[in-house]
Amino acid sequence: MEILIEISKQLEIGNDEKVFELTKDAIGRNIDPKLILSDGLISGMNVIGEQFRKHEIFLPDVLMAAKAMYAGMDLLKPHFIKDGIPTLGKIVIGTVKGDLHDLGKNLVGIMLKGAGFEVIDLGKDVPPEKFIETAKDESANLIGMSSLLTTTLPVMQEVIHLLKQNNLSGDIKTIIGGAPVSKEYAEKIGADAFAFDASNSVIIAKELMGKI
Ligand code: B12
Repeated sequence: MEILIEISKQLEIGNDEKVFELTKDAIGRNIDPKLILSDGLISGMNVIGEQFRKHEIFLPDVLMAAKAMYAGMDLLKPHFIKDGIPTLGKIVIGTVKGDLHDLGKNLVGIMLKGAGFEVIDLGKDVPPEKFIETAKDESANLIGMSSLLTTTLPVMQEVIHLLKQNNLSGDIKTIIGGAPVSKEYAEKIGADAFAFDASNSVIIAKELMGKI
């Protein structure tokens, strides 16, 4: 769809105002918000990721693209969140210590909330102890961790280790995600589950609730 391609292009050049306008326009035209997200915003961010990897663009360009992504995401957010009392379970979510990437984690939070989970978002750069303390204090069912950097992946393992040490791994299940994370990695570090994107997170989180 023309407008979604345009959203993607404007995100790539970091034009947050244009992304805002076009996203608003697309919503007004009753285009499925999930499609606006996948074929507009995420599609543009994928191009950015690839260009950054090849050193064709630099950090300030990525920052501008991220700002543009947020401009669109903020408009889409209410369309993913249903009214009503959350009933499915409680999840503490955050990006692990040392990592400041939060776009993906925030998307996962929005989708889980939309599906009926209560979401406690600890933000980014979250120390392992903070995940455990909050999950304990809030009697959460799940802990969701995001890591986009390979260097911060071991922090996830620390959290899982701490959960075991505190005899909490039976009551609190862990779900992990982020670009360098895989199902194999989740198994290796003893996480209960891995999800590759926000929609998949909802399916997997529901499955995990059935195991508690
Ligand atoms: C945007 C971006 C940034 C932005 C982040 C802005 C923000 N507020 O988030 C900024 C400019 C700040 C940034 C900084 C850096 N970045 Co950066 N960044 C990216 C980029 C281009 C896109 C990430 C993104 O937002 N994608 C869009 C979202 C929607 O997708 P996602 O994050 O993958 O999330 C989805 C899934 O993974 C999953 N998921 C994610 N989290 C979770 C959590 C749970 C619980 C579950 C179930 C699922 C799940 O669901 C999400 C939704 O569908 C990636 C490239 C890439 N291929 O990922 C590089 C990338 C991650 N960055 C990279 C690097 C190196 C850096 C810097 C170190 C650069 C530098 N020299 O300073 C710094 C690190 C700063 C820090 N300490 O964190 C590397 C990492 C390499 C590595 N393997 O370690 C990448 C891969 C680029 C590259 N190819 O080199 N970056």
